[in-house]
Amino acid sequence: MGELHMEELRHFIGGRCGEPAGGELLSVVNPATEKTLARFGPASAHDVDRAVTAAAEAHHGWAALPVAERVDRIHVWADAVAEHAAELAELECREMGKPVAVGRSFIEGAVSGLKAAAAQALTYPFTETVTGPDEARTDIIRHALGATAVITPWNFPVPMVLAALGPLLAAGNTVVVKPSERSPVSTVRLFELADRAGMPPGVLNLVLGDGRAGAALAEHEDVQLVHFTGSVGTGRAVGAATGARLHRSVLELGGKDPVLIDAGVDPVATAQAVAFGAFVNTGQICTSMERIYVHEQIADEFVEALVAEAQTYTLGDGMEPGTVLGPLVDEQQRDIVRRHVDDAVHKGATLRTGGVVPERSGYFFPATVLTDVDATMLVMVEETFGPVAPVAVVRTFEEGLARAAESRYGLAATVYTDDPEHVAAATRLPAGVVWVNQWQGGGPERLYEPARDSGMGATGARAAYDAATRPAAVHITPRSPRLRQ
Ligand code: TXE
Repeated sequence: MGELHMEELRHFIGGRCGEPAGGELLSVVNPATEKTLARFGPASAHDVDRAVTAAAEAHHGWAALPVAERVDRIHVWADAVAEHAAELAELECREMGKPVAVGRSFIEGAVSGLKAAAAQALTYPFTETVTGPDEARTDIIRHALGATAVITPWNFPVPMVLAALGPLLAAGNTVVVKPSERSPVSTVRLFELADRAGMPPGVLNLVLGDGRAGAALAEHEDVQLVHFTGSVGTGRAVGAATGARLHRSVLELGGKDPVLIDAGVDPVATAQAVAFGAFVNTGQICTSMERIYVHEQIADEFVEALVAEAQTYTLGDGMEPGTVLGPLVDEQQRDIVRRHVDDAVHKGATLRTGGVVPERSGYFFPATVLTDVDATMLVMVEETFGPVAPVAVVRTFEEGLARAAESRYGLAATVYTDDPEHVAAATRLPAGVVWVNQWQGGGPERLYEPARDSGMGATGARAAYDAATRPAAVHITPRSPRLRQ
Protein backbone atom coordinates (compact mmCIF):
# COMPACT_ATOMS: atom_id res chain seq x y z
CA MET A 1 0.00 0.00 0.00
CA GLY A 2 1.32 3.48 -0.79
CA GLU A 3 -0.02 6.87 0.06
CA LEU A 4 -0.68 7.52 -3.61
CA HIS A 5 -3.28 4.75 -3.56
CA MET A 6 -5.33 5.67 -0.56
CA GLU A 7 -6.92 2.67 1.02
CA GLU A 8 -10.53 2.40 2.11
CA LEU A 9 -10.57 0.10 5.09
CA ARG A 10 -13.45 -2.27 5.80
CA HIS A 11 -14.80 -4.16 8.79
CA PHE A 12 -14.39 -7.94 8.80
CA ILE A 13 -17.44 -9.68 10.23
CA GLY A 14 -18.33 -13.37 10.14
CA GLY A 15 -15.57 -14.10 7.61
CA ARG A 16 -16.59 -11.36 5.19
CA CYS A 17 -15.38 -7.86 4.45
CA GLY A 18 -17.92 -5.10 5.06
CA GLU A 19 -19.44 -3.03 2.29
CA PRO A 20 -17.81 0.31 1.42
CA ALA A 21 -19.06 2.94 3.83
CA GLY A 22 -21.68 5.39 2.61
CA GLY A 23 -21.75 8.22 5.15
CA GLU A 24 -19.20 9.65 7.56
CA LEU A 25 -15.56 8.75 6.90
CA LEU A 26 -12.66 8.90 9.37
CA SER A 27 -9.10 9.47 8.13
CA VAL A 28 -5.85 7.84 9.14
CA VAL A 29 -3.02 10.35 8.85
CA ASN A 30 0.69 9.57 8.49
CA PRO A 31 2.20 11.56 11.39
CA ALA A 32 5.54 12.00 9.61
CA THR A 33 4.03 13.59 6.50
CA GLU A 34 0.60 14.79 7.75
CA LYS A 35 -0.91 13.13 4.65
CA THR A 36 -3.97 10.91 4.76
CA LEU A 37 -3.17 7.29 3.99
CA ALA A 38 -6.48 5.55 4.60
CA ARG A 39 -10.13 6.18 5.32
CA PHE A 40 -12.92 4.15 6.80
CA GLY A 41 -16.55 4.42 7.77
CA PRO A 42 -16.87 4.03 11.56
CA ALA A 43 -18.90 1.06 12.75
CA SER A 44 -22.44 1.86 13.81
CA ALA A 45 -24.08 0.18 16.79
CA HIS A 46 -25.72 -2.10 14.23
CA ASP A 47 -22.31 -3.12 12.77
CA VAL A 48 -21.04 -3.82 16.28
CA ASP A 49 -24.12 -5.92 16.97
CA ARG A 50 -23.58 -7.93 13.77
CA ALA A 51 -19.94 -8.56 14.75
CA VAL A 52 -20.88 -9.70 18.25
CA THR A 53 -23.61 -11.93 16.86
CA ALA A 54 -21.15 -13.49 14.39
CA ALA A 55 -18.71 -14.11 17.24
CA ALA A 56 -21.41 -15.60 19.48
CA GLU A 57 -22.60 -17.91 16.67
CA ALA A 58 -19.06 -19.09 15.91
CA HIS A 59 -18.29 -19.75 19.55
CA HIS A 60 -19.80 -23.22 19.89
CA GLY A 61 -18.00 -24.69 16.90
CA TRP A 62 -14.69 -23.12 17.89
CA ALA A 63 -14.95 -24.17 21.55
CA ALA A 64 -15.87 -27.72 20.47
CA LEU A 65 -12.59 -28.18 18.58
CA PRO A 66 -9.88 -30.11 20.41
CA VAL A 67 -7.54 -27.69 22.19
CA ALA A 68 -4.57 -28.84 20.09
CA GLU A 69 -6.44 -27.96 16.90
CA ARG A 70 -7.22 -24.45 18.13
CA VAL A 71 -3.58 -24.00 19.07
CA ASP A 72 -2.49 -25.28 15.63
CA ARG A 73 -4.72 -22.80 13.84
CA ILE A 74 -3.43 -19.92 15.93
CA HIS A 75 0.13 -21.04 15.17
CA VAL A 76 -0.56 -21.16 11.41
CA TRP A 77 -1.81 -17.58 11.60
CA ALA A 78 1.15 -16.54 13.78
CA ASP A 79 3.57 -17.98 11.20
CA ALA A 80 1.84 -15.95 8.46
CA VAL A 81 2.19 -12.81 10.59
CA ALA A 82 5.91 -13.57 11.09
CA GLU A 83 6.36 -13.92 7.32
CA HIS A 84 4.75 -10.52 6.84
CA ALA A 85 6.50 -8.78 9.77
CA ALA A 86 8.38 -6.36 7.53
CA GLU A 87 5.23 -5.32 5.68
CA LEU A 88 3.26 -4.93 8.92
CA ALA A 89 6.07 -2.84 10.42
CA GLU A 90 5.90 -0.51 7.41
CA LEU A 91 2.15 -0.13 7.83
CA GLU A 92 2.62 0.66 11.52
CA CYS A 93 5.27 3.21 10.59
CA ARG A 94 2.93 4.95 8.17
CA GLU A 95 -0.06 4.99 10.46
CA MET A 96 1.58 5.95 13.78
CA GLY A 97 5.21 6.86 13.07
CA LYS A 98 7.27 4.09 14.65
CA PRO A 99 10.60 3.44 12.85
CA VAL A 100 10.29 0.27 10.76
CA ALA A 101 13.16 -1.56 12.49
CA VAL A 102 11.65 -0.86 15.93
CA GLY A 103 8.19 -1.97 14.77
CA ARG A 104 9.53 -5.13 13.25
CA SER A 105 11.37 -6.21 16.38
CA PHE A 106 8.25 -5.69 18.53
CA ILE A 107 6.06 -7.54 16.01
CA GLU A 108 8.46 -10.49 15.94
CA GLY A 109 8.50 -10.53 19.72
CA ALA A 110 4.70 -10.43 19.78
CA VAL A 111 4.44 -13.36 17.36
CA SER A 112 6.66 -15.47 19.64
CA GLY A 113 4.53 -14.33 22.57
CA LEU A 114 1.31 -15.29 20.75
CA LYS A 115 2.64 -18.75 19.96
CA ALA A 116 3.88 -19.34 23.49
CA ALA A 117 0.67 -18.02 25.06
CA ALA A 118 -1.49 -20.20 22.80
CA ALA A 119 0.67 -23.25 23.52
CA GLN A 120 0.00 -22.81 27.23
CA ALA A 121 -3.52 -24.08 26.48
CA LEU A 122 -2.00 -27.54 25.98
CA THR A 123 -1.10 -27.74 29.67
CA TYR A 124 -3.76 -25.47 31.17
CA PRO A 125 -6.09 -27.50 33.45
CA PHE A 126 -9.42 -26.97 31.65
CA THR A 127 -10.72 -29.82 33.82
CA GLU A 128 -9.37 -30.52 37.29
CA THR A 129 -10.61 -33.31 39.49
CA VAL A 130 -10.62 -33.20 43.27
CA THR A 131 -11.50 -36.45 45.00
CA GLY A 132 -13.63 -36.48 48.16
CA PRO A 133 -14.77 -39.07 50.70
CA ASP A 134 -16.75 -42.20 49.66
CA GLU A 135 -15.54 -42.12 46.04
CA ALA A 136 -17.19 -38.74 45.52
CA ARG A 137 -15.33 -36.26 43.35
CA THR A 138 -15.56 -32.70 42.14
CA ASP A 139 -14.68 -31.77 38.59
CA ILE A 140 -13.77 -28.13 38.09
CA ILE A 141 -14.49 -27.39 34.43
CA ARG A 142 -13.27 -24.13 32.96
CA HIS A 143 -15.62 -23.16 30.15
CA ALA A 144 -14.81 -20.59 27.51
CA LEU A 145 -16.82 -17.40 28.04
CA GLY A 146 -18.22 -16.95 24.50
CA ALA A 147 -17.99 -13.75 22.48
CA THR A 148 -15.33 -11.38 23.85
CA ALA A 149 -13.93 -8.01 22.78
CA VAL A 150 -10.43 -6.60 22.46
CA ILE A 151 -10.08 -2.79 22.30
CA THR A 152 -6.59 -1.56 21.51
CA PRO A 153 -4.69 1.76 21.49
CA TRP A 154 -2.40 3.15 18.79
CA ASN A 155 1.05 2.82 20.30
CA PHE A 156 1.64 -0.85 19.32
CA PRO A 157 -1.14 -1.67 16.86
CA VAL A 158 -0.05 -5.21 15.90
CA PRO A 159 1.58 -6.37 19.18
CA MET A 160 -1.39 -5.20 21.30
CA VAL A 161 -3.83 -7.33 19.29
CA LEU A 162 -1.54 -10.36 19.27
CA ALA A 163 -0.82 -10.09 23.01
CA ALA A 164 -4.50 -10.12 23.94
CA LEU A 165 -5.67 -12.83 21.56
CA GLY A 166 -3.58 -15.91 22.41
CA PRO A 167 -5.27 -17.05 25.64
CA LEU A 168 -8.73 -15.76 24.61
CA LEU A 169 -8.76 -17.77 21.37
CA ALA A 170 -6.90 -20.84 22.61
CA ALA A 171 -9.33 -21.13 25.54
CA GLY A 172 -12.21 -21.35 23.03
CA ASN A 173 -13.55 -17.81 22.96
CA THR A 174 -14.35 -15.86 19.83
CA VAL A 175 -13.38 -12.21 19.55
CA VAL A 176 -14.40 -8.84 18.14
CA VAL A 177 -11.39 -6.54 17.84
CA LYS A 178 -11.66 -2.76 17.69
CA PRO A 179 -8.33 -1.11 16.98
CA SER A 180 -7.63 2.54 17.62
CA GLU A 181 -9.15 4.83 15.02
CA ARG A 182 -5.70 6.41 14.69
CA SER A 183 -3.94 3.21 13.59
CA PRO A 184 -6.29 0.56 12.15
CA VAL A 185 -4.40 -0.16 8.89
CA SER A 186 -1.98 -2.82 10.15
CA THR A 187 -4.79 -4.51 12.10
CA VAL A 188 -6.83 -4.82 8.90
CA ARG A 189 -3.84 -6.58 7.34
CA LEU A 190 -3.60 -8.91 10.37
CA PHE A 191 -7.17 -9.96 9.73
CA GLU A 192 -6.55 -10.62 6.04
CA LEU A 193 -3.71 -12.90 7.11
CA ALA A 194 -5.95 -14.66 9.64
CA ASP A 195 -8.57 -15.25 6.96
CA ARG A 196 -6.00 -16.62 4.52
CA ALA A 197 -4.52 -18.80 7.26
CA GLY A 198 -7.91 -20.53 7.56
CA MET A 199 -9.27 -19.08 10.78
CA PRO A 200 -12.95 -20.16 10.76
CA PRO A 201 -15.50 -17.40 9.95
CA GLY A 202 -16.75 -15.52 13.00
CA VAL A 203 -13.90 -16.57 15.28
CA LEU A 204 -12.08 -13.28 14.69
CA ASN A 205 -14.10 -10.19 13.76
CA LEU A 206 -12.96 -6.64 13.20
CA VAL A 207 -14.90 -3.43 13.64
CA LEU A 208 -13.33 -0.10 12.81
CA GLY A 209 -14.31 3.06 14.60
CA ASP A 210 -13.62 5.49 17.39
CA GLY A 211 -14.89 5.68 20.95
CA ARG A 212 -18.50 5.30 19.81
CA ALA A 213 -17.82 1.83 18.40
CA GLY A 214 -15.71 1.02 21.48
CA ALA A 215 -18.54 2.02 23.80
CA ALA A 216 -21.10 0.01 21.79
CA LEU A 217 -18.86 -3.02 22.15
CA ALA A 218 -18.21 -2.53 25.87
CA GLU A 219 -21.95 -2.07 26.48
CA HIS A 220 -23.10 -5.01 24.35
CA GLU A 221 -25.01 -7.53 26.43
CA ASP A 222 -23.48 -10.54 24.65
CA VAL A 223 -19.86 -9.51 25.10
CA GLN A 224 -18.70 -11.63 28.03
CA LEU A 225 -15.32 -9.99 28.57
CA VAL A 226 -13.65 -6.81 27.35
CA HIS A 227 -9.86 -6.75 27.19
CA PHE A 228 -9.04 -3.05 27.05
CA THR A 229 -5.70 -1.24 26.75
CA GLY A 230 -5.70 2.54 26.76
CA SER A 231 -6.14 5.57 28.95
CA VAL A 232 -7.35 5.60 32.55
CA GLY A 233 -10.45 7.65 31.76
CA THR A 234 -11.64 5.34 29.00
CA GLY A 235 -10.70 2.31 31.08
CA ARG A 236 -13.03 3.52 33.83
CA ALA A 237 -15.85 3.87 31.28
CA VAL A 238 -15.24 0.35 29.96
CA GLY A 239 -15.07 -1.05 33.51
CA ALA A 240 -18.34 0.70 34.39
CA ALA A 241 -20.07 -0.61 31.25
CA THR A 242 -19.01 -4.22 31.81
CA GLY A 243 -19.63 -3.97 35.55
CA ALA A 244 -23.19 -2.80 34.95
CA ARG A 245 -23.81 -6.05 33.04
CA LEU A 246 -21.87 -8.12 35.62
CA HIS A 247 -19.46 -9.07 32.87
CA ARG A 248 -15.70 -9.06 33.03
CA SER A 249 -13.06 -6.61 31.97
CA VAL A 250 -9.29 -6.71 31.99
CA LEU A 251 -7.99 -3.15 32.01
CA GLU A 252 -4.39 -2.30 31.16
CA LEU A 253 -4.16 1.46 31.50
CA GLY A 254 -1.63 4.23 31.70
CA GLY A 255 1.51 4.61 33.77
CA LYS A 256 3.98 7.15 35.10
CA ASP A 257 6.71 4.64 35.68
CA PRO A 258 9.63 5.53 37.95
CA VAL A 259 13.23 4.44 37.48
CA LEU A 260 15.57 4.50 40.44
CA ILE A 261 19.34 4.67 39.92
CA ASP A 262 21.44 3.78 42.94
CA ALA A 263 24.94 4.96 43.82
CA GLY A 264 27.58 2.52 42.62
CA VAL A 265 26.14 1.63 39.21
CA ASP A 266 27.94 2.60 35.99
CA PRO A 267 26.41 6.02 35.23
CA VAL A 268 27.14 5.94 31.50
CA ALA A 269 25.86 2.42 30.77
CA THR A 270 22.80 3.09 32.94
CA ALA A 271 22.14 6.39 31.15
CA GLN A 272 22.11 4.56 27.81
CA ALA A 273 19.63 2.02 29.15
CA VAL A 274 17.45 4.78 30.60
CA ALA A 275 17.50 6.74 27.34
CA PHE A 276 16.15 3.68 25.56
CA GLY A 277 13.45 3.21 28.23
CA ALA A 278 12.40 6.85 27.96
CA PHE A 279 12.68 7.47 24.20
CA VAL A 280 12.01 4.24 22.28
CA ASN A 281 8.72 4.40 20.34
CA THR A 282 8.99 8.16 20.96
CA GLY A 283 8.11 7.51 24.59
CA GLN A 284 4.67 6.16 23.68
CA ILE A 285 4.78 3.01 25.80
CA CYS A 286 2.63 2.49 28.87
CA THR A 287 5.79 1.29 30.69
CA SER A 288 8.08 4.06 29.40
CA MET A 289 10.45 5.47 32.01
CA GLU A 290 8.68 8.73 32.87
CA ARG A 291 10.18 9.72 36.26
CA ILE A 292 13.89 9.30 36.87
CA TYR A 293 15.38 9.43 40.38
CA VAL A 294 19.18 9.29 40.48
CA HIS A 295 21.45 9.09 43.54
CA GLU A 296 23.38 12.32 44.10
CA GLN A 297 26.73 10.47 44.12
CA ILE A 298 26.49 9.74 40.38
CA ALA A 299 23.92 12.35 39.30
CA ASP A 300 26.26 14.66 37.37
CA GLU A 301 27.89 11.90 35.32
CA PHE A 302 24.54 10.24 34.73
CA VAL A 303 22.85 13.41 33.47
CA GLU A 304 25.78 14.28 31.22
CA ALA A 305 25.68 10.81 29.66
CA LEU A 306 21.87 10.91 29.35
CA VAL A 307 22.02 14.24 27.49
CA ALA A 308 24.74 12.91 25.16
CA GLU A 309 22.70 9.77 24.49
CA ALA A 310 19.49 11.77 23.88
CA GLN A 311 21.31 13.71 21.18
CA THR A 312 21.96 10.46 19.27
CA TYR A 313 18.19 9.85 18.89
CA THR A 314 18.02 11.10 15.32
CA LEU A 315 14.58 12.35 14.51
CA GLY A 316 12.86 11.67 11.18
CA ASP A 317 10.38 9.67 9.15
CA GLY A 318 10.52 6.09 10.40
CA MET A 319 10.64 4.84 6.81
CA GLU A 320 14.18 6.23 6.54
CA PRO A 321 16.79 3.76 7.79
CA GLY A 322 18.77 6.33 9.85
CA THR A 323 15.76 7.37 11.94
CA VAL A 324 15.80 6.43 15.61
CA LEU A 325 13.01 8.72 16.84
CA GLY A 326 9.79 8.86 14.80
CA PRO A 327 7.04 11.47 15.24
CA LEU A 328 4.33 11.36 17.89
CA VAL A 329 1.11 9.79 16.74
CA ASP A 330 -0.70 13.09 16.08
CA GLU A 331 -0.85 16.77 16.90
CA GLN A 332 -3.00 16.23 19.96
CA GLN A 333 -0.39 13.90 21.48
CA ARG A 334 2.42 16.33 20.67
CA ASP A 335 0.45 19.13 22.34
CA ILE A 336 0.31 17.07 25.55
CA VAL A 337 4.08 16.55 25.45
CA ARG A 338 4.80 20.20 24.71
CA ARG A 339 2.44 21.31 27.50
CA HIS A 340 4.21 19.09 30.04
CA VAL A 341 7.67 20.36 29.06
CA ASP A 342 6.57 24.03 29.01
CA ASP A 343 4.89 23.64 32.39
CA ALA A 344 8.09 22.16 33.89
CA VAL A 345 10.31 24.92 32.50
CA HIS A 346 7.83 27.55 33.66
CA LYS A 347 7.97 26.11 37.20
CA GLY A 348 11.78 26.11 37.34
CA ALA A 349 13.01 22.92 35.61
CA THR A 350 16.20 23.15 33.54
CA LEU A 351 15.99 22.07 29.90
CA ARG A 352 19.23 20.15 29.21
CA THR A 353 18.47 19.13 25.62
CA GLY A 354 15.49 19.00 23.25
CA GLY A 355 12.22 20.60 24.27
CA VAL A 356 11.63 22.62 21.09
CA VAL A 357 9.28 21.58 18.28
CA PRO A 358 11.34 21.43 15.05
CA GLU A 359 10.32 23.51 12.06
CA ARG A 360 9.21 20.83 9.63
CA SER A 361 6.02 19.02 8.79
CA GLY A 362 5.09 16.01 10.87
CA TYR A 363 4.30 15.76 14.57
CA PHE A 364 7.90 15.60 15.75
CA PHE A 365 9.30 16.33 19.19
CA PRO A 366 12.99 15.79 20.03
CA ALA A 367 14.42 13.57 22.76
CA THR A 368 14.30 15.86 25.79
CA VAL A 369 16.08 15.82 29.17
CA LEU A 370 14.88 17.97 32.07
CA THR A 371 16.55 18.38 35.46
CA ASP A 372 15.51 20.23 38.64
CA VAL A 373 12.04 18.71 38.39
CA ASP A 374 9.65 18.27 41.29
CA ALA A 375 6.21 16.84 42.02
CA THR A 376 4.42 20.12 41.33
CA MET A 377 5.14 19.67 37.60
CA LEU A 378 2.81 17.85 35.18
CA VAL A 379 5.80 15.98 33.76
CA MET A 380 6.29 14.21 37.12
CA VAL A 381 2.61 13.54 37.76
CA GLU A 382 0.57 12.91 34.59
CA GLU A 383 1.32 10.41 31.83
CA THR A 384 3.36 12.34 29.23
CA PHE A 385 3.61 9.60 26.59
CA GLY A 386 6.42 11.35 24.75
CA PRO A 387 10.24 11.38 24.46
CA VAL A 388 10.88 13.22 27.72
CA ALA A 389 13.25 12.17 30.50
CA PRO A 390 12.72 14.26 33.68
CA VAL A 391 15.51 13.66 36.22
CA ALA A 392 15.31 14.34 39.97
CA VAL A 393 18.35 13.91 42.24
CA VAL A 394 17.88 12.02 45.55
CA ARG A 395 20.20 11.91 48.56
CA THR A 396 19.58 8.25 49.45
CA PHE A 397 18.11 5.13 47.83
CA GLU A 398 15.34 5.20 50.46
CA GLU A 399 14.38 8.74 49.47
CA GLY A 400 14.23 7.55 45.85
CA LEU A 401 11.96 4.64 46.80
CA ALA A 402 9.63 6.96 48.69
CA ARG A 403 9.41 9.41 45.80
CA ALA A 404 9.00 6.61 43.25
CA ALA A 405 5.94 5.43 45.20
CA GLU A 406 4.33 8.91 45.04
CA SER A 407 2.00 8.35 42.10
CA ARG A 408 -1.59 7.45 41.42
CA TYR A 409 -0.26 5.02 38.79
CA GLY A 410 1.27 1.60 39.48
CA LEU A 411 2.08 -0.11 36.22
CA ALA A 412 5.83 -0.85 36.40
CA ALA A 413 9.05 0.40 38.01
CA THR A 414 12.73 -0.12 37.20
CA VAL A 415 15.65 -0.14 39.62
CA TYR A 416 19.38 -0.13 38.84
CA THR A 417 21.43 -1.26 41.85
CA ASP A 418 24.10 -3.77 42.85
CA ASP A 419 22.99 -3.79 46.49
CA PRO A 420 20.94 -6.92 47.40
CA GLU A 421 19.23 -5.10 50.28
CA HIS A 422 18.09 -2.40 47.91
CA VAL A 423 16.77 -5.07 45.52
CA ALA A 424 14.73 -6.52 48.39
CA ALA A 425 13.42 -3.06 49.32
CA ALA A 426 12.44 -2.35 45.71
CA THR A 427 10.08 -5.34 45.65
CA ARG A 428 7.79 -3.30 47.91
CA LEU A 429 7.22 -0.65 45.25
CA PRO A 430 3.50 -0.36 44.43
CA ALA A 431 3.74 -1.62 40.83
CA GLY A 432 2.51 -4.60 38.83
CA VAL A 433 6.02 -5.23 37.50
CA VAL A 434 9.38 -4.33 39.06
CA TRP A 435 12.41 -4.70 36.76
CA VAL A 436 15.85 -4.86 38.39
CA ASN A 437 18.90 -3.96 36.27
CA GLN A 438 16.90 -4.45 33.07
CA TRP A 439 13.80 -2.98 31.47
CA GLN A 440 11.04 -5.12 29.94
CA GLY A 441 11.48 -8.86 29.81
CA GLY A 442 9.82 -11.69 31.64
CA GLY A 443 8.26 -13.62 28.72
CA PRO A 444 4.83 -15.25 28.66
CA GLU A 445 5.28 -16.46 32.24
CA ARG A 446 5.23 -12.88 33.47
CA LEU A 447 2.18 -12.75 35.70
CA TYR A 448 1.13 -9.36 36.98
CA GLU A 449 -1.76 -7.08 37.78
CA PRO A 450 -1.40 -3.31 37.43
CA ALA A 451 -1.58 -1.47 40.76
CA ARG A 452 -3.55 1.68 41.63
CA ASP A 453 -5.07 3.55 38.65
CA SER A 454 -3.02 1.60 36.10
CA GLY A 455 -5.64 -1.07 35.70
CA MET A 456 -7.43 -4.13 36.93
CA GLY A 457 -7.24 -7.85 36.25
CA ALA A 458 -4.15 -10.03 36.25
CA THR A 459 -2.58 -10.94 32.93
CA GLY A 460 0.20 -13.21 31.76
CA ALA A 461 0.84 -16.87 32.40
CA ARG A 462 -2.07 -18.86 33.82
CA ALA A 463 -4.00 -15.75 34.91
CA ALA A 464 -4.83 -14.92 31.29
CA TYR A 465 -6.52 -18.32 30.94
CA ASP A 466 -8.27 -17.90 34.29
CA ALA A 467 -9.69 -14.59 32.98
CA ALA A 468 -10.65 -16.17 29.65
CA THR A 469 -12.65 -18.99 31.25
CA ARG A 470 -15.41 -19.45 33.82
CA PRO A 471 -14.93 -22.28 36.31
CA ALA A 472 -17.92 -24.46 37.11
CA ALA A 473 -17.87 -27.15 39.79
CA VAL A 474 -19.55 -30.49 39.19
CA HIS A 475 -19.86 -32.59 42.35
CA ILE A 476 -20.34 -36.27 41.58
CA THR A 477 -21.13 -39.21 43.80
CA PRO A 478 -20.91 -42.46 41.88
CA ARG A 479 -24.32 -43.92 42.80
CA SER A 480 -27.83 -42.46 42.74
CA PRO A 481 -29.80 -42.40 46.01
CA ARG A 482 -31.35 -45.72 47.11
CA LEU A 483 -33.93 -46.34 49.81
CA ARG A 484 -32.57 -48.37 52.72
CA GLN A 485 -33.80 -51.99 52.66
O1 TXE B 1 -6.78 6.62 24.47
P1 TXE B 1 -8.23 6.01 24.66
P2 TXE B 1 -6.29 7.73 23.46
C1 TXE B 1 -2.82 7.26 27.18
C2 TXE B 1 -1.85 8.33 26.76
C3 TXE B 1 -2.64 9.13 25.78
C4 TXE B 1 -4.04 9.01 26.32
C5 TXE B 1 -5.16 9.17 25.32
O2 TXE B 1 -1.51 9.13 27.88
O3 TXE B 1 -2.26 10.47 25.73
O4 TXE B 1 -4.09 7.72 26.88
O5 TXE B 1 -5.00 8.27 24.23
C6 TXE B 1 -11.24 3.31 22.39
N1 TXE B 1 -15.46 2.89 25.25
N2 TXE B 1 -2.60 6.00 26.50
O6 TXE B 1 -7.25 8.87 23.34
O7 TXE B 1 -9.29 7.02 24.47
C7 TXE B 1 -10.45 4.08 21.37
O8 TXE B 1 -11.19 4.16 20.16
C8 TXE B 1 -14.70 1.94 24.70
C9 TXE B 1 -2.03 4.97 27.28
O9 TXE B 1 -5.94 7.04 22.21
O10 TXE B 1 -8.20 5.28 25.95
C10 TXE B 1 -9.19 3.22 21.28
O11 TXE B 1 -9.42 2.06 20.48
N3 TXE B 1 -13.61 2.20 23.94
C11 TXE B 1 -2.06 3.68 26.62
C12 TXE B 1 -8.97 2.80 22.72
O12 TXE B 1 -10.26 2.92 23.35
C13 TXE B 1 -13.29 3.49 23.76
C14 TXE B 1 -2.05 3.59 25.18
C15 TXE B 1 -7.95 3.66 23.49
O13 TXE B 1 -8.36 5.00 23.44
C16 TXE B 1 -14.07 4.54 24.31
C17 TXE B 1 -2.67 4.69 24.52
C18 TXE B 1 -15.20 4.20 25.09
N4 TXE B 1 -15.97 5.11 25.69
C19 TXE B 1 -2.93 5.85 25.18
N5 TXE B 1 -13.49 5.72 23.97
C20 TXE B 1 -1.32 2.55 27.26
N6 TXE B 1 -1.42 2.42 28.56
O14 TXE B 1 -0.70 1.74 26.61
C21 TXE B 1 -12.38 5.42 23.22
N7 TXE B 1 -12.28 4.08 23.09
